Amino acid sequence: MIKKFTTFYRHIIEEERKIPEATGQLSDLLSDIALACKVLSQEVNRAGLIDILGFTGQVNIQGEEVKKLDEYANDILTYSMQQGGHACAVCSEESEEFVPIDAKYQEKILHNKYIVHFDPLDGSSNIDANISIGTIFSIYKRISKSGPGTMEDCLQKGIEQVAAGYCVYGSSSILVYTAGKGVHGFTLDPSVGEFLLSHSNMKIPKKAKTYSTNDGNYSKWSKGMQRYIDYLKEKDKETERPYSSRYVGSLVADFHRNLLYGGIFIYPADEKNKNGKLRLMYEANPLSFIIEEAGGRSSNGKDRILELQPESLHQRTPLFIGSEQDVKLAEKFLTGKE
Ligand code: FDP
Repeated sequence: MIKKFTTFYRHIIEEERKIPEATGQLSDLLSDIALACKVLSQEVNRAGLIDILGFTGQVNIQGEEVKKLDEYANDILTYSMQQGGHACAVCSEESEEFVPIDAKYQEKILHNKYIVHFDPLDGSSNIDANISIGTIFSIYKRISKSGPGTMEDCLQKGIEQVAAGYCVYGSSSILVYTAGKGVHGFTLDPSVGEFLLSHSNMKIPKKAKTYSTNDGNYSKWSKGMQRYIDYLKEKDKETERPYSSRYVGSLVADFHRNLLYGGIFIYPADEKNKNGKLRLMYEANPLSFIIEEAGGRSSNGKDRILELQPESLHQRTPLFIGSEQDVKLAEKFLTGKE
């Protein structure tokens, strides 16, 4: 029987009470996101039944079209932000343009002061195989004063984030977030429908023995990147090589594993993807905020991700993220210093 537990909502409220000037809006916003993640967790668990109950794109028994899960995730997250009244814009990996939101509570204290970025369903090519996928989110304060958010509000450096997190839909669903006061993880108890604190103040080991990358791209990598991976595979007792390789192919799942046990996740630039594959605003920035809060490091192989000036919503970036010493070593190889 559970004797002592802290729900996600209790935790964010307690954190908020430590800040005298806090209005409670960020807590409300985070709890709206958590609710959407609970709904998505439920839907992801039922994904395998879609073939039995109706194909996506088909019309179901009620005459409604069965939506693809990633579209559904996008809709529910956007809707919950529109309803909540705390966001002035939602930017999503699934939508070309951002969705501006007008103030719901005009002239009240509760005006729409946040910008929210989502990768609604990261790792979506794994959905049909029943492999862990997730939702990634990132929250900024608006720069403009009122009305719906602007492009300038949406294109802020990662360093300006006030909170970021993700939910992995796996053997259990886990919500991990930071608001700049440590990284905390909450496991969903489906029987009571609550995220319960399971990982308080998470810290990533400074050095690891695991790397996560798509090795199949080896021939398309730069010489520096190839030499780095060759190095990790060499035998050397003193530096604990060779490393192990772990690659799920869902960034959020690979990242979560490395956060828990130590490791480096790499999606470099290659011949085909000159700027890498992953998105700065939806994937790299939120995970970089989390990793730095957990004592790790994140870069594009040269520069700190959180300090990159975004130029467009869907901008891509190479990503080296995880245990501090491992990311530093990768940077040395990539910049020709090793
Ligand atoms: P996916 O294509 O399945 O959506 O963000 C995209 C992403 O997944 C990441 O989650 C994942 O780490 C990466 O792409 C996988 O890319 P490769 O198939 O090229 O390895």
